Amino acid sequence: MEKSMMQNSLLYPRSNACRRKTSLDGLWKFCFDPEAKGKKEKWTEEGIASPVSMPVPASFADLFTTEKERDYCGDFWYETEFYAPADLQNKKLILRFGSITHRAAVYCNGQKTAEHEGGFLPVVCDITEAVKKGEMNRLVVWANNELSESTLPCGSVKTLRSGKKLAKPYFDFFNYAGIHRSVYLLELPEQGIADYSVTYELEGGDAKVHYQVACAGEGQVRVSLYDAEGKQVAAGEGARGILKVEKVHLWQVRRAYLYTFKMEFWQDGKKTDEYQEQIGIRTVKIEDEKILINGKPVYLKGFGKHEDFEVIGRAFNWAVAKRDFECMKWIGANCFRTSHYPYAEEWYQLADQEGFLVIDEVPAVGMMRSMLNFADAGTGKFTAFFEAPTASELLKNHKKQTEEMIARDKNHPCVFAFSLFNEPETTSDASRNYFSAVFEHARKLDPQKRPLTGALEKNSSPEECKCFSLLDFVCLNRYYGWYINGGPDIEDAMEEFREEMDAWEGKKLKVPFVFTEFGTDTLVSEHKLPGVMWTQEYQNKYMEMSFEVMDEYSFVQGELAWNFADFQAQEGIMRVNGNKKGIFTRNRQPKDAAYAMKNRWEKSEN
Ligand code: CKX
Repeated sequence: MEKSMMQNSLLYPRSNACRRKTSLDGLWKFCFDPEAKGKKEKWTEEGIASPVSMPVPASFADLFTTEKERDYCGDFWYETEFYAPADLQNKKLILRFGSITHRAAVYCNGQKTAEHEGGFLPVVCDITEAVKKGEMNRLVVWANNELSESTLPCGSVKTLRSGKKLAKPYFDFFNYAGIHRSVYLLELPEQGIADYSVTYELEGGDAKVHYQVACAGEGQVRVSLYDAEGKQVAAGEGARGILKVEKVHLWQVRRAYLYTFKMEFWQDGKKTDEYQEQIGIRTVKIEDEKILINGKPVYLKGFGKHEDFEVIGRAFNWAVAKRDFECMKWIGANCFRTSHYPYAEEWYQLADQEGFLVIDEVPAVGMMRSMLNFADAGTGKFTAFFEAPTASELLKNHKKQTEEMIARDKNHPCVFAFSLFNEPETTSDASRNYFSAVFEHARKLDPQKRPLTGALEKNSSPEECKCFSLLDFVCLNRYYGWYINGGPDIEDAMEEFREEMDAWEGKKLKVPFVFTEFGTDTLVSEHKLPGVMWTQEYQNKYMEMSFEVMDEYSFVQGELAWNFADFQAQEGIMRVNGNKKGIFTRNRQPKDAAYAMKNRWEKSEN
């Protein structure tokens, strides 16, 4: 299947004079396929068997009332129909799924039009040749949610005695699956704008916007830039160039300013394509122990999050996202990490508008052979991973998903860093070789050359970790006072925390450190004075202790608590209907600790 340039394009779907998008969201047909017989039985052409209705976008897990469906692992199918215009007028017809978790193949009238591995980035298919024009068309999607040690995220599949398959994630969040983001039918010009990138240079009060537009076909490119009032401030010609912006309004943390960058594609004196997007002019730099945005140090305050909500699971929902931003503004946050996968594009659009900084994370989680990362993390147990024969396939997937993430998100001003892993095994030579290859690859991809990082768990200690020198700033996930010396032992936890920080200080790395996780499971129902583990009082006590230690080290430049909200996880003796480390509950109401954090974060500047 040869991929067209337009099919490679990950530009966000937009309608304008030259492009049209039609939403295919709604109620689709759906079925499970535990025997994986759909392909053999030609469901791809003839339609899926015994379907039930299924909302798109949504995870399927929490819509049903039996375990069979919630915990389903294997193949599953979607089907819908759509009308293709009778006259395409030199247009290409593209189908674009924001994501299908974890892998999919898309069939239009029985013809395979795309295959995609990875559940958190767009699936784009050129269906121009496969559609029947002026008629209804059958669209069938095969999907699968199994995990292995060569997939991102990592895990395995267990088969019960009954033959029932269960996903066994090596990570601590529910293995939600389905069509999680919106689906669009796009009518795009055959030749036109496929991609663009912008980089920035500040000169006194002015700025230079270096742009590059990638086009399918021959034509002339014209670009222009508009301020927030809609006034044109610069214009240029050619597929690459520099736009000078006088008296620039910078995109600043929690004081966003967005310009509109407009591109046009002309052929034979006729405009055949246009595309516009909001951009924010800002620079990002790591200097010594500081994170500089527009040359000024910023201290990160916020959370690791999840895409997770009642009923819809991991699907994107504008109202939930809006509420999350309101909660984050209320508490005085300025940053979040898209733990542990790239989120729906709309999250980044909101962050651009609200001036939030984002650490954008690839779904490289569970890279440790362990029952669950958290069970073995910090125990010092050797959890070898990259020595396995699966590592070469894993690396291929890791590089590919890093490419797709950076291609999709590179122009968002909110994205100031890319995280290339969460809590892998990092103490072996094999892990060093593996991650050297990932980082080397990623460094070539970002036009803005943003900092690259990754989140290290406790086994990745200053003494044992072989990978921290790959990171432009070091992210630590630490649970002193929870997984390590929790409850009455917290005073020892505090001392051990200091000992580790002293050891990092001793290394004189001259890079910033950010805590990307710290927290305690806290049941909103539990109160006790003095606090004991799982109570709201203990969450407060733990936070106080953690902040006291973090404040003692000047190279600590950020604190992203785990987690913004309670979230669904796999069942287990350490989880009470999910992970309860939220500072907010799963339905986005503050726990007591939220007020203390608000107090702390509102006192410090952005
Ligand atoms: N970090 C010791 C990864 C997150 C988990 C978090 C937890 C772990 C802790 C590792 O995905 O949810 O256990 O709460």
